[in-house]
Amino acid sequence: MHLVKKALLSLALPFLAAALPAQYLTHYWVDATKGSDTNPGTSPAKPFKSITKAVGLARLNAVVHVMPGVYSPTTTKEKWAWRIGTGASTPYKNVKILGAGPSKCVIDFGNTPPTGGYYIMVWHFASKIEIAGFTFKNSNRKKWYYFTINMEHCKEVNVHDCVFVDQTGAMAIWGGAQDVSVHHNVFTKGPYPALRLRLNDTSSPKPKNDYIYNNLFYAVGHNAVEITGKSGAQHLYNNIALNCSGYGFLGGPAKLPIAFENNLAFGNTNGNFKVPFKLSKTNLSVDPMLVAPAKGDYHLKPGSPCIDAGHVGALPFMGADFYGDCPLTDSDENGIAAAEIGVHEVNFNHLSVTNWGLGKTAVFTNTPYNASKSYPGFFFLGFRSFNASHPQVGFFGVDPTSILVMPPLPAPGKFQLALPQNPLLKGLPIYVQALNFGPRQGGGGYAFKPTARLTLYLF
Ligand SMILES: [Ca+2]
Ligand SMILES: [Ca+2]
Repeated sequence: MHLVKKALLSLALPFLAAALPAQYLTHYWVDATKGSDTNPGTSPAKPFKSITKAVGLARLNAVVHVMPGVYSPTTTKEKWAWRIGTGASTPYKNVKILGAGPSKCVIDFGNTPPTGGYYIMVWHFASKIEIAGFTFKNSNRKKWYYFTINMEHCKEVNVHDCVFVDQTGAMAIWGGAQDVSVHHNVFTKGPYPALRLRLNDTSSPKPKNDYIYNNLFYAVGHNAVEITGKSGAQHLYNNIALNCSGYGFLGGPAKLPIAFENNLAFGNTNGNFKVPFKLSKTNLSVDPMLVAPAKGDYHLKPGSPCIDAGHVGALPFMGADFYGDCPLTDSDENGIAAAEIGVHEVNFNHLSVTNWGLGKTAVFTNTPYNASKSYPGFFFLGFRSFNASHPQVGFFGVDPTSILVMPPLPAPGKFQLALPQNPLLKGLPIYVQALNFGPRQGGGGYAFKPTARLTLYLF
């Protein structure tokens, strides 16, 4: 059953790397326990201690890798605000700040007021900025606008897989924010509205094409989502507002364009939806059936009305759900792939890797959650990411034209990959995904079971 497939990348990779653009020229590492801000920060062996230090340097084509730990004014001497996009001779462009995951990487504001108003400012024409994998907590309450992340006049900003706990307003999106994607985050507690979408029509450029999807707002001490202003082409899909003290979703433009579909609001004290536009029937007010949200378990129970009830279609920057699995699959095996509502995609496969690195032999493990089942499958390794959705397969995230390796890989199954020791490949991103398929539970046809797309950097 546990087939081990083997492949060598030693021959092909160096030739390919020479033809690839260097997308991420600089990588920084930050480690709260063993780092030092007098280190160079450019290798895992000599990491910085504070994220503040790395964010000050990582301005163009850079990735900041944040190791597990607590980052605060006392533990790592963090200073706020982080100004991503201003005060720099070179505007911030193509910068990723990646935590090790919200259960491992905590940014603790330590009740310190941020200088200049907000904790993290993404503005002044910053573009292609990604922030993922953190828990944020303990913001100062002296001002209502001490937002954790504040965006304005920025483009292509992607915030995902973060937990915002008890914040003074977790996020604000103001005028001029374009192509922003906020997804698979959890917002909980806090004395002010968790997310404010302020679509200021008089700003230049006007805000447009912002996507707020598959987030969970749970027990926020105020409104979950507030929308003011009327600039168009805003998209809110597949979000849950549950048991908040104010409204679930409040405000918005009276007329389209606003795409507001497949959201769920339930048990919110002042009301679930208070919006001036005609509410589509895809939006629900029923119990989403989360496992134990008060204990931080945001999985869906079997039979949840959220399963395959989300908006169908590819969304920008979609990578994985809150738990690291494929964000859009045919969960109920009826032949039609659809995203869930909320942060958890019910999915039966998981792809993981060990021993990844230059000169090593990486081992990929393709696992079905239900060990009594097995699926035939394929493994894809490519050099460019892709965001596509197939109506039956679901989310596919590796650019087909960049795929180098595509061996059969059933689930359960393992695949070994020998990686060359070549310094030219340092920092190169590699994208992998497994696609498994088997007979549908209901009989007739196939059910496709993609895993998440993993992004792996060679070092
Ligand atoms: Ca689904
Ligand atoms: Ca389905």
